[in-house]
Amino acid sequence: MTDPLAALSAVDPQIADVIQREVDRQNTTIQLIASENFTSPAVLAAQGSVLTNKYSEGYPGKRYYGGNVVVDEAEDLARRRVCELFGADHANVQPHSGANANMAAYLALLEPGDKVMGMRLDQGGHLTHGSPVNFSGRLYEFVAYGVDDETECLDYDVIRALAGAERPRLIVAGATAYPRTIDFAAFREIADEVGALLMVDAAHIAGLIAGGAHPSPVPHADIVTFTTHKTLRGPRAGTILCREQYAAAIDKAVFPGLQGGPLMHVIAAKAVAFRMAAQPEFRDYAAQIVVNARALADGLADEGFRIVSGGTDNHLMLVDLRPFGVTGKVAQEALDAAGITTNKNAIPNDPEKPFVTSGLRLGTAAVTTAGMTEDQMAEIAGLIARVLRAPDDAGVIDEVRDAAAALCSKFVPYPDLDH
Ligand code: DSN
Repeated sequence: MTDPLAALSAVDPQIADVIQREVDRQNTTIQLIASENFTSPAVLAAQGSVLTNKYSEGYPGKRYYGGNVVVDEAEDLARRRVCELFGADHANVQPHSGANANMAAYLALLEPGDKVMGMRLDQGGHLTHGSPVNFSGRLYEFVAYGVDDETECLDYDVIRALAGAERPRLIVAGATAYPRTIDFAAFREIADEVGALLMVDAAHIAGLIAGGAHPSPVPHADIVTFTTHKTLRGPRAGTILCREQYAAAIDKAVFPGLQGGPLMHVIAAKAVAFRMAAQPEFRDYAAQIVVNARALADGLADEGFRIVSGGTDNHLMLVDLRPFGVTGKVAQEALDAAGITTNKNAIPNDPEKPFVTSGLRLGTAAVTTAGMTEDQMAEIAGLIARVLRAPDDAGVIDEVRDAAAALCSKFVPYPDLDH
């Protein structure tokens, strides 16, 4: 069998070059985007396999095409492994993404126009939690909750009062930019009090849950959705877990309700990731992500940044940049130039527009995969502060880029892909 990269180079040197330069970028710069990770060579191998050739509309044992006897095994393994990993009754591993998973959950549980409660995007939620520019906000009547102005944490009494007044059919818990532990038992109580269903979007924290570093929503929620590529470190995709009573509705919503043929190569890669997340070393990994996030947040606070809510319990932190007099946009661009990849992010009650923002969201899942620990987090905090004290100083940016490359050279995520 030909080396796939060599085959690609022969056919399309331009795309081969793009891939090689992206390998180099990931190997030589610091990756702090909270929703990213370095997936394993095993996942990459499954995802780049001939399973991409197979059409498999339907579910194992009930397909609309022939020739599925082999790939059925991959989907069965993925479903079984993820149910064991999270202690769930039923899993659908076909969603192409987290947004698709959420859409399928709504399709299974709701009628258009139904009332739903979700976290506001600019306070830490997700587009699919009711943003007016998203299908969710257009098809359903979303009522938004946010964080407390003082503590910048969820206030379950306020959420309870809102749920009591609004009586939603569904409450969505979960976030993309919330640094604190989410109390899923409290959400369950609130849902029960108002007769609502509870869905948890666990995309960011799925790996922490699998590794025992965040409480699990599975015992409390009717439906749990997540992506498989963030802290869980698998391929870019989504998955849905649910109680047995919703299994048929969820499966029908994913296919034929929303998607056509599943991506069998990606499903196989999910199976690999679920197996890897069930190993004892994944628990150490998840714990280290949280330790590293605390170390990075402490280091940044020591440098004079304000950390939203005063710290972090999970893999991410929101950094208020106003003490440094820079916006999120300026910070992201200056750090990019200095070899530190981040994303600008609104902080609660941000006075700036979403394309500018006053904050950065930083996460430690990728750097932890690369093998970094607390000492490197302290070093990274110092590098970030140096850049953001002088974001227009080309000399400082050059020096920090060299320092970032030197640090990364000791923690290369893909040494074998470096040609
Ligand atoms: N885009 C993802 C994130 O960065 O959190 C959410 O879908």
